[in-house]
Amino acid sequence: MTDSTPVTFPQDFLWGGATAANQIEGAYNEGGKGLSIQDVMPQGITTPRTAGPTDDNLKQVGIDFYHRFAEDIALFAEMGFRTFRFSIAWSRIFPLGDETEPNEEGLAFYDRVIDECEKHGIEPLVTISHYETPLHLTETYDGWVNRDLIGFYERYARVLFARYGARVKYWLTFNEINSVLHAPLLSGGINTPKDQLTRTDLYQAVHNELVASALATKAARELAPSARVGCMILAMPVYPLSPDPDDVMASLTTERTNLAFGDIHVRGEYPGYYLRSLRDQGVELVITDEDRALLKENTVDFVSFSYYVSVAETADNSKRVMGEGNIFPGVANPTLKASEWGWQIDPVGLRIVLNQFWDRWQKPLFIVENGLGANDELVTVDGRKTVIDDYRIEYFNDHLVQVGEAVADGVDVMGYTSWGCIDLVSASTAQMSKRYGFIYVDRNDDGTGTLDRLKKKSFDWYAEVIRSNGASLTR
Ligand code: BGP
Repeated sequence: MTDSTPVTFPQDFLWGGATAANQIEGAYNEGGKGLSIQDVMPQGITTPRTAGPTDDNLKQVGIDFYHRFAEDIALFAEMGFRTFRFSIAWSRIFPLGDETEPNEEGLAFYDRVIDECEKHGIEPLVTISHYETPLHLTETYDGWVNRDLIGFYERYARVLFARYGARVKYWLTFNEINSVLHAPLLSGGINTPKDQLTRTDLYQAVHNELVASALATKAARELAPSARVGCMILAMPVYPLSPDPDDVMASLTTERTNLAFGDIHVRGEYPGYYLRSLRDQGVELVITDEDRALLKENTVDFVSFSYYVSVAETADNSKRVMGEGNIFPGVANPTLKASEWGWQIDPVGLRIVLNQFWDRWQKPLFIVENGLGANDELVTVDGRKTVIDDYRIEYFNDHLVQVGEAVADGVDVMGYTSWGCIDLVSASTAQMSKRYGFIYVDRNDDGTGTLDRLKKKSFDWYAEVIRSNGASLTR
């Protein structure tokens, strides 16, 4: 491919944006909703959990999507979104998590959200579990360490497929499922503090989630035959810090801690390198024959992933200088610049990931998160408040050009949903000031603000990218 080749995307490419319930909805105790782990994580993963909800938790109000979703979805439609990724808050449907009957008021809320999507011809893309385990499951069962969670999750997933399966085509089982290894409470609803959690309990939680993911896929095939189910992985290419073969092997070993989750979802069995790593760590898991059959028989239709950063790896401990990362850090790459939050920016890494995943799995790929968290400054232009976010435009342009390159490489890419298409509360730091959106939300870290929505410069820019199906991107 030469530089004169225009960037092209498939005609049915699913352009859109992504969010998660706990980061946008607010209304944390309305509509019969129970508490979730997010209600005791006011500072994200930067501090230990609190005993109960506290007023400093920005997620209690979020960006008030619970009451403003119609306005927000209309704005997404104005940008031309073909898809909108949102999650369903488990604790709106099952307030405690272990009930037998769902909360009708919670179900009705998502009916209305889907109504709005349909009104605008936007395809919903639903995450079943996005960092919002019901708190009761965390405190009573220690989250995914306990096998009982498999049954609770399956019941929840079945309710969703029965209710929305005819209207929602694309489903993701667990957000960034591999992050449970690094953030057990956030990702696995595990109450035991990370430093007291045994490796066996941690990997058993992973196994339990993988079985639950397979059971959800099975349930979708029964209850919603037109639905397509994907796994969702935090993708992060790991480059060797040097060409030293020991560094190359070290980078492969680190990268496999993420790739394993795709291997298992796509191939339906644990790869040899993963089993070896469990043995080396002295981990013995409870895996039944039924679990093995479930994994094998219920592999995913597509692989989705988030992509923010790449990292490096080295076998030489004296050179392991860590950078910042999405949920978990890696060795800093001296060739890359970083965002204000220290996340290293690597557009080519996205093309690398797309090619690697396609070569490895031969499954359609869906980029369901990518974006730049930045401090934005409001300015007034022609009497209208806005943000001149050229840095964000540059970030998206450069990443989307690489998606186009991967498409030209022959990779089957289903779509792209930018992370935080509207400003929301950050997952790792729980700040509003870490803004990702094309739409500015007037809310500050101290909780003040009108919650008004304002279009940033990137709003019109992204609308044009979608309208031109990528032709407006510049190399
Ligand atoms: C991913 C999560 C999202 C999101 C994003 C950006 O890990 O799936 O929920 O928040 O990262 O991270 P942050 O909000 O910490 O900047």
